[in-house]
Amino acid sequence: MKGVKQLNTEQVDVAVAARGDDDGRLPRARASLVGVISVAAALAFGHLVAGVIDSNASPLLAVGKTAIDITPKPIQDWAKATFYTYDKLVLFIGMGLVLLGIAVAAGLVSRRSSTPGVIIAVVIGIVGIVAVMVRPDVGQLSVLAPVVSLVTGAGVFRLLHRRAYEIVDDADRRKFLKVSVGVVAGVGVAGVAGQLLANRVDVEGSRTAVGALAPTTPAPPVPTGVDFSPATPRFLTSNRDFYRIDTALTVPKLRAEDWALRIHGAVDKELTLRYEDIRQRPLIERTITLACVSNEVGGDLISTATFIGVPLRDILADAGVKPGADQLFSTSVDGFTCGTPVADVLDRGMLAIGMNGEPLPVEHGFPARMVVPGLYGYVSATKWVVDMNFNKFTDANAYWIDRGWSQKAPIKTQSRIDSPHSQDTVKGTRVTVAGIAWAQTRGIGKVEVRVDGGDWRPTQLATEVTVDTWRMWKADLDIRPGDHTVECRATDKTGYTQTQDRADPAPNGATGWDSRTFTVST
Ligand SMILES: Nc1nc2c(c(=O)[nH]1)N[C@H]1C(S)=C(S)[C@@H](COP(=O)(O)O)O[C@H]1N2
Ligand SMILES: [Mo]
Repeated sequence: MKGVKQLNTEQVDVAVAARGDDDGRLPRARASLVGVISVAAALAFGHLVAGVIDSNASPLLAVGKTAIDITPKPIQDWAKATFYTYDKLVLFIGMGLVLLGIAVAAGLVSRRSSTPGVIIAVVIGIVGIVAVMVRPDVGQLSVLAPVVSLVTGAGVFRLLHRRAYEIVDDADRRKFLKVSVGVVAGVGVAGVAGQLLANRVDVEGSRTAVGALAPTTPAPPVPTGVDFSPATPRFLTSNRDFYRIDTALTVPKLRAEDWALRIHGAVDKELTLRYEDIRQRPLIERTITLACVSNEVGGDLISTATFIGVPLRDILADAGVKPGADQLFSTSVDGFTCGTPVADVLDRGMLAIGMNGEPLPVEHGFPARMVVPGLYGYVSATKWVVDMNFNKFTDANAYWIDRGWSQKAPIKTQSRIDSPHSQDTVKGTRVTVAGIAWAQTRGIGKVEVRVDGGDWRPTQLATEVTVDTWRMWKADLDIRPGDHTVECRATDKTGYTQTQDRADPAPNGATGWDSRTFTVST
């Protein structure tokens, strides 16, 4: 037993006494500490190696991403709604607590021998390896990161366990403390270094270097009278306020100079485009309202911006999409996939590189994303898009399809009440009811409101910007004092009036009339 103190019987007795336990077990606190430090070391060193190879290979991130991927969308949406943009922070904290629990448990079952703890370390290590291996967004080398985690976790556990177990006197205790402090310091350094390495990709620098994007055909300036703010949202949503939905645990960091888009599958000629290829084309600008299929009736997963980019029709003319293909199966750098009808793509799809006059914000898909007005985001709006494969809907299911969502999902004609707010008390009997309505590609024809189930009354529509954007509406109503409920319904320009039937967001978008209950007081 190289390097291990050989204890005589008397020393063993002393050691046992020092451990404070008459049957030779480590005190609980010390055993737990060994577990916690080992798990921290495993994570930190794995994170460091991932920082060198590929930040997506970090075992902690990979487990988190896999957890997101296997979580059903209703639970994801609930987390999103409950924790808002902190949902991923909550996931990290939850994972941290689970790992802490496992670490303490590993220590506690190893009070006599280090073997159970080492076995647990190996098992968690293997989970990490599998989580990294099944990630679509990491290369072959990446498996090194969880392997290092496994070896570090098991090794540190054995080392610290032995040191803890051998404590006979104060000198041993100091030695144990010294080694523990040393490992903890190593954990700190490795964690910080891993983080710095992971952040070395300067995506904001790349975004700044892109500079101003000047469209060859700018969108017409937004006319006046397009909203009734503050009774409704402003017509254009700022990049900051624009709703955000993605499955990515950390926002992908892809520099414009590293970006490439591969176009392949059922095409006459495969193409690989670089950022400059896109930028040098004549750029168009379109004002479009994006909506998420998860938006509940009355929900806020809908926003409007002007997007700058290139019509996909123009790019795809060079590739030549074969007549048999009906699905554009696109993939983002983080492995998210999306299936869009080729007909819609060729009709009005756009590869966007700018949003509200700036290069796309990183959270909204920098360097490039898809935008197809009239289709919910999960079937049309791939952010950080790097791959476009033309195939058939029967060939491949995109990310959300196997999770219970429809392959095809055109945006439904819907409307929302923004004023009054629920439970508001309105002073005076002249009440402004206002909101938004949308029916992308068709346009809004009229919006009506009714109070307490009475007759439908017309509302005033704000100026229409395009049929692909939301349209604000308002009505000033005389309502007697008391509690009331107001409802709204939109009719699009095809003459279709949105259905009263309540439907959940799954599988292809919520339906039903929005309503608000409020009080009028004199
Ligand atoms: N890479 C990637 N693109 C994505 C998603 C995603 O999870 N990953 N989510 C989609 C969904 S569900 C919607 S509603 C829109 C939202 O775009 P936004 O975050 O810019 O508002 O992006 C789509 N594009
Ligand atoms: Mo979405």
